[in-house]
Amino acid sequence: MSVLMLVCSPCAGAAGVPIRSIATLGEKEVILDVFADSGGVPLRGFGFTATFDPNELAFTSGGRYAGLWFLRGEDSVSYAYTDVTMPSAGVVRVVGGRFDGDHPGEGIAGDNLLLATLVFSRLSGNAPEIKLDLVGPASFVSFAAADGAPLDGEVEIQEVMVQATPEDNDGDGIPDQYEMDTFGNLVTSDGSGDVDGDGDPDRDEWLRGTDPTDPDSKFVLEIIPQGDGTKIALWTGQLGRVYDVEWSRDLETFDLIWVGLPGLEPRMQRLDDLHDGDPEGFYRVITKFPTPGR
Ligand SMILES: [Ca+2]
Ligand SMILES: [Ca+2]
Ligand SMILES: [Ca+2]
Repeated sequence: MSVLMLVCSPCAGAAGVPIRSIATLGEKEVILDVFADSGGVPLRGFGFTATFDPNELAFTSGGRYAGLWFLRGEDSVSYAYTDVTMPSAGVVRVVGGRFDGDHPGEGIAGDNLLLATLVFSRLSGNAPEIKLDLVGPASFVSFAAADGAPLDGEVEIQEVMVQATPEDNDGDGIPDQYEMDTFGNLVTSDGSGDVDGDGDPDRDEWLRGTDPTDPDSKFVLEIIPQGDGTKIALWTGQLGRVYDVEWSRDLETFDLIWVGLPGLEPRMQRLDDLHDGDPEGFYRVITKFPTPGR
């Protein structure tokens, strides 16, 4: 991979409401998706800035998500609301809220809440850097729970990752830089081969973040039954990937149960309470690169 960059702001601190971003770096643009994991805390407002070098990037558009974040207007009508402004060169400010006269106190709880998607065009061939910081939406705090409690002290911006569009001149599906770093050349692996003989093809190991030269390093999916019939699914996670999980009773028909879960290292974990009445079933994890602008 030609560029991989991590920026934390800050990295330390209690993980109350992790804010995560995935930046996908193309030849001409960078697409930044910003997510929050609120867990069980209903969020009613958020605000952040994305700071970048205006010589490297130009901001072109910001996303708005009807039905997710909205504000109540002067006329008591609820509006879809994600406000994107540029207070100064090299800074984009994004605020959103969920205030509605018909549903006072209601927020949004859960993980993988998409706060915004920002699109930048690249002005040079250099690796751009984008830094996230908290900022209050209007006169409010940056993050607020549905009962109005400020959450800023609990918010942790985990990272900004820029993921390059990798070069693959030998066309084996594995980025050439990764092959050089891992095997020292482009010929040891043809992508579909299994250099370490652990049963996982090299390309799959690259995609899943395991070591294609170590037979003890391979993708693991564990299903742990709980006393109440629910199951916990645990699997090998990788930053910069997203995961879909499917469930099947008979290995013929698969139901998609979780979609687009952003990758965390070293493991992903989800509770399946959809199939607590099913004594038997099969899980399938699909590892993908993020699709920009979801
Ligand atoms: Ca290659
Ligand atoms: Ca292997
Ligand atoms: Ca391996």
